[in-house]
Amino acid sequence: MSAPSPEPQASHRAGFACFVGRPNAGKSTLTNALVGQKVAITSNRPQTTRHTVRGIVHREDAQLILVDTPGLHKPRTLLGERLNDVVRTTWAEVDVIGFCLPANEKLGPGDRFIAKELAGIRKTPKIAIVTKTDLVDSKTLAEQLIAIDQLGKDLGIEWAEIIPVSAVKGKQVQLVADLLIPMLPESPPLYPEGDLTDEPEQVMVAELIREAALEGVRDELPHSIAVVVEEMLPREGRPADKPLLDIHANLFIERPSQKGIIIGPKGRRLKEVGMKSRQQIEALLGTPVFLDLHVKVAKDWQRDPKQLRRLGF
Ligand SMILES: Nc1nc2c(ncn2[C@@H]2O[C@H](COP(=O)(O)OP(=O)(O)OP(=O)(O)O)[C@@H](O)[C@H]2O)c(=O)[nH]1
Ligand SMILES: [Mg+2]
Repeated sequence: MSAPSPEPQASHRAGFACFVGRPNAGKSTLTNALVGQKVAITSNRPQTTRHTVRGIVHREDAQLILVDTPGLHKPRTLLGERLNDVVRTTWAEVDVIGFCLPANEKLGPGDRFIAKELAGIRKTPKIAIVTKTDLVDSKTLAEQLIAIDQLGKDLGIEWAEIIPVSAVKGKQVQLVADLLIPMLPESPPLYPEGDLTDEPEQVMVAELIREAALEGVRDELPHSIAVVVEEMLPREGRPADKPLLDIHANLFIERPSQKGIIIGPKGRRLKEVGMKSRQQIEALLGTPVFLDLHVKVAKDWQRDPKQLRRLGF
């Protein structure tokens, strides 16, 4: 007679899923919606995300680490090439890939280009995520679903799922996590309970400033903006119940001619960027902040390897 078998252990899964897609497809917005907090900045300008951002979803039986990547695009600068490299390294390393395609734009060469590359990564399961469904009617959505299905057939990609979602309206967001989790390996949690991201505070602060600076700027300017936090120090001599964090940050642009636009008439624009981002930073860090923000020119930094290194790329 055999001994009674031990209770089967409830299995726990943990692993990585990355979101890829064209710039502006809604990857970062979906990442934030799934995490339930802003871990990645977003904007209506393409190429907002410039490094991989990890957002962590905790469940009783799983830990899903979302890796939000920069939008893959045809590079025009050294920065663009570096960003694409980051994406390709990432999707080679994750357990599952979520390919984001906006519902409100017909599939284009940009999507096909990415899909072709994905087709070459045979071992990793892929789900197609149709984003921004709140912007289209059901007929348009149905056509998009069919087009994506066909795209998979054309390229020999077997979509594990095709799922429509609206991150802004919170529609089907949890379902994305429900579908991704079974594709993760069995594993204990990889990050401490409660951690929502592994971004260093200094980086998050710089990103919040850049997000505020992106609002309302047009043409090439969004690409020209980079932010570096030089120092974050508690102000000395403050009473314990009234702390103040001094943050010194530089906002870089590429040409002297861009300075005027960023600073605005009588410095109004820069002041607004400072105010907006300060509120967000205070909410993030839970402490009052004095933000000292300067505008500097880093000539043609997107094309200059030395400057790129200095700016953290
Ligand atoms: N209406 C609507 N807008 C959305 C939705 N998701 C994202 N957006 C908007 O689309 C724009 C781009 O969103 P992001 O999340 O920054 O896009 P991204 O794919 O991360 O872009 P990159 O970082 O540039 O590659 C922003 O203006 C978002 O507010 C959605 O579900 N519905
Ligand atoms: Mg993004």
